[in-house]
Amino acid sequence: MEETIGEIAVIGLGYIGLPTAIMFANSGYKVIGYEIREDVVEKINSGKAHIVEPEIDELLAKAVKSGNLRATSNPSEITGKDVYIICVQTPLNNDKTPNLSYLESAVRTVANAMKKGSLVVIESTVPPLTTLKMSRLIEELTGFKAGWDFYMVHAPERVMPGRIFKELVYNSRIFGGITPESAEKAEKLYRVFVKGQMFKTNSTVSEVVKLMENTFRDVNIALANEFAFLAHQYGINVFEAIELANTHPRVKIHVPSIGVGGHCLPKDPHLLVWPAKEDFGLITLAREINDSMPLFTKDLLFSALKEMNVPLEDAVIAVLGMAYKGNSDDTRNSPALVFVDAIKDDVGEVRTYDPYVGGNVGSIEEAVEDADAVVIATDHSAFKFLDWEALGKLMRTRILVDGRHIVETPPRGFLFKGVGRGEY
Ligand code: SAJ
Repeated sequence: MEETIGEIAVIGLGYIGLPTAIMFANSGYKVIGYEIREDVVEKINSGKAHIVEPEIDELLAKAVKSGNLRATSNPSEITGKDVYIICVQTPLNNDKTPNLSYLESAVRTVANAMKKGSLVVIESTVPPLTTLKMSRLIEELTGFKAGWDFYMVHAPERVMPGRIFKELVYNSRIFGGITPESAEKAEKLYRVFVKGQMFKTNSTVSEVVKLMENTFRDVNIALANEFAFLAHQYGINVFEAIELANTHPRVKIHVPSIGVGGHCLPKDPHLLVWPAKEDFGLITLAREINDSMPLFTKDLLFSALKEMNVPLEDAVIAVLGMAYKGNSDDTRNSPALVFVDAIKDDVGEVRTYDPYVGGNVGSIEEAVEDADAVVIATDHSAFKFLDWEALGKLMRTRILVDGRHIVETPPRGFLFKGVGRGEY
């Protein structure tokens, strides 16, 4: 096999695939993006991104204009490429088992298109042992021999929405090859734009590393949320306590909130333990605690409505923020959506507003007019600077429930409740 990297096909042009395709294209490679959503293909080819991310519009326009990036939904156009990078989702089924159907279908598409000597990269987060299984599937479908006729690597993405283009360049990367040569080829490929450190290992270690990172974060957030429950018992502000505890040089407590959303943290701990087929106490319990947070926030709201004698069935609730995290338009597994779902049948009306996502009303004023309570469900920066005195004048009952530690000092004249704010 020749050493130069030729043409690259990126399978799945979502939050990871599109930025990755853009980076390779702007580094001088010919990149074709395969995506089954035709409207997305059309938009990308016209130089416009279908996701919100800093810098994406300029970088995509540049990639398309240079002729290095094109999208297609026609699988015959990705035939015979040197590199295939798979960036499809690996969500959970309703019973919390991994749904690998998107990955399997992407691997089948690649198997149909690839040639001898192709490098297949899986960037998707997958349960341990999946890359090996997928290499066997390719062997079955092509008759090629893994490690001899094709190379395969798990190269997990590690970027955070909102910082994708910086983190793609500066984060360190792990390349888990099914053979050492596979990892080496992938390292050489990504070196064109990655300035972070590169580490090579085998594909199962790499799969576990990726899942451990997000499980670490999930378990730590669950601990912070449990501290929040305690703060309500003891009548203190958990954020004051956390700030003080974090002055210890070896303590870094996470941030309690209305819940943990996104495409990664709510799912990855399940992927980590699933192939082991055993019950893992701490990891599973952390997931349960984090999943319970929208309901904890619902309890705060309902107790406030009761204190203010607002009958539930008449209550008008304004929910600010639909995205799973601040300054993003991403609503995947958003705790805000779970929260709305949990209250909608009990209260009179739910109005939702989000500056990035939209909502069922078009402005904050419209959301709070004659409302009985405002609930902050996403930590968008814009919500930090709201004029509560002015908004309060529009409201019928002044209740403010903060699920995101947006409000430091409860505004005057409001009944204020917040996750971890046990002091009021
Ligand atoms: N959250 C809290 N408290 C915290 C931190 C986060 O409630 O202290 C919530 C957020 O509001 C959000 C959810 O957790 O709803 C997840 O947000 P996040 O900022 O922790 O992470 P993601 O899902 O945007 O990105 C994570 C990152 N992983 C780690 O930081 C270990 C990112 O680097 C990964 O690339 C990404 O998962 C992924 O794709 O796996």
